[in-house]
Amino acid sequence: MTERMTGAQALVRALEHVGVDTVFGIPGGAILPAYDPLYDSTKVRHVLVRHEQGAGHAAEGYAQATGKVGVCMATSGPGATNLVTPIADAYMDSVPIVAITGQVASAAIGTDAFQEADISGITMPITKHNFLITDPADIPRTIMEAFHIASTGRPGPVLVDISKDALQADTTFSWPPTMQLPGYRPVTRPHSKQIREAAKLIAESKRPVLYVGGGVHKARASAELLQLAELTGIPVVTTLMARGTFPDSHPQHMGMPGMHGSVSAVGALQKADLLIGLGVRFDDRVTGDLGSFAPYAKVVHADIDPAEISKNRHADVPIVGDCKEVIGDLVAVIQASGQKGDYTEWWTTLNGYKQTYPLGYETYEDGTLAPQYVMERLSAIAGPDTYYVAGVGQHQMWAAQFIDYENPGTFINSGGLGTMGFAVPAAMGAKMGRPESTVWAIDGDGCFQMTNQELATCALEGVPVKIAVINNGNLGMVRQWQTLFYDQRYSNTDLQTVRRIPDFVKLAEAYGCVGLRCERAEDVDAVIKKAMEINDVPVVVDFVVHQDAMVWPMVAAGTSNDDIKIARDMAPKWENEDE
Ligand SMILES: Cc1ncc(C[n+]2csc(CCOP(=O)(O)OP(=O)(O)O)c2C)c(N)n1
Ligand SMILES: [Mg+2]
Repeated sequence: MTERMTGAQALVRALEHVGVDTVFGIPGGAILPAYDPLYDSTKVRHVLVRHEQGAGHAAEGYAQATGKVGVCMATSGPGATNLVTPIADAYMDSVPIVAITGQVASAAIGTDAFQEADISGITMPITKHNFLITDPADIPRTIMEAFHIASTGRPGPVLVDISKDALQADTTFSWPPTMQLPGYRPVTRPHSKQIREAAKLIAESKRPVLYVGGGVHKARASAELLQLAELTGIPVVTTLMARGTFPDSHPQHMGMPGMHGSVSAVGALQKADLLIGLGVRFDDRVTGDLGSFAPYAKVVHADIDPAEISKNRHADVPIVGDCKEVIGDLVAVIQASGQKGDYTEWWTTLNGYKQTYPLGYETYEDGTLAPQYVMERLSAIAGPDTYYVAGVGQHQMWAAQFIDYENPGTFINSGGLGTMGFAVPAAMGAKMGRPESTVWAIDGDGCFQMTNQELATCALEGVPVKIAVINNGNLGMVRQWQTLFYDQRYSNTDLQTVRRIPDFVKLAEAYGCVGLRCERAEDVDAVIKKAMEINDVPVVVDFVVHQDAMVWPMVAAGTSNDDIKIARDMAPKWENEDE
């Protein structure tokens, strides 16, 4: 059945049909026609944010916590350009979001009209796909295509830019439309010959490692991963984007690899004779100097995106496919073969790394708080069913290291782009997607000052997130590099929050939230418990911590993983150095 309506009404109707329940955004001239029918929608809740960047990160947090497509909306020009950072963020971390922007009237496009920005041109390299609509008849089909593209294959951001006249004009609406995507057919079924090749390499290997990335959770393949790991007895490392995909408490878990990874995880990769890369992209933060990364290893690399395979490291066995299917098929082939590798010696080496080089940290005699201790207590008190959402910097690395993740998807952070300001709005989105769950944001004092205006949104919309500001008074991660590589010349990293500018407790109160402060180790448990008891309004805890706590271990940028340091000028001793 077809109905007459405006392009704007068709947009809202299409959003309802694809199952959208939440849209984060801010109106303005070009998108205004869409906000009128949105006002009447009983299915779509629009959340008025305070900055479009917040809308984009909220959509990402919502998407990551629910597995559904997150949606943000903005007007043309500055509204749209404020979405550029979250769109780039979603692109780097393969997060399915759809960004809907108003564009100036089609006749004015290209004239430098008021609030005109070529947002489809600007976002071309940072979207999985984008659309510019000038004909209202295209709206329903394009919305359906946008959601399909964002959520299938390798997920990612899709932008739909709609000219104001297309929103205002009359059109006919019918559902479902027919998608026209002849060139888009992501391969999900892996090739059986490649699976057999991979199984053969696994059976032959003496020192294999399952190198697990964000793609495994995106494929909802944690159960299959656990099965594969336990069937084969192979050690597992989980990247920053995969924390929780394999339980931290599992004896086969070696930790997080990379620049701030554990010695056991980094050592496992460096000494391996076979890497089974699943939904990973051999990111430079994991590999360190590529030329000396995992020098003895053959590589099996499975990913849904063929462009990732052999991009950074040659794959001996390339597998294009969905990780759920890849891992499932691997399990079946290995079970049928009845072959099992002998990794006894390998486990002796790896357990040696684990025992000799556990994660640790410094405590301070002057009574100042160690940030890592805050993470440990948060982990113990809030538990593994909580969603933890981090900002970017030292606190993010401590959150990755010192919180125990047992459930897939419970650590949400900005991995690829490293976007300061991610945590508060992403936590808001996660909490709206999972209202029954506890959501803790772990933010830096620097990051928090970039997007804390969304506290107003949280307070007014009834989104009781909890925010731990790890307040070291500094752009701590940058300060750490200045300490190590710039002769302790602290150029422009002191935020002077010791002067309480701003006072985070007062700031929280000004936004209608509860503000708490904690400066001593003995108060940490009580303040976390107090925050856990407040479930009607957002809570901000200002954890004032030591300014010079460092993130260890560390592989200095551009150096080899073999040169990992566990503290300043302290390297682990590797056995078999001459291997
Ligand atoms: C938008 C943005 N600007 C700059 C940076 C560079 N940067 C990375 S970490 C960091 C410091 C973050 O400071 P804070 O939020 O206080 O976290 P801390 O490292 O102190 O825990 C900076 C400036 C970035 N990642 N993102
Ligand atoms: Mg800081």
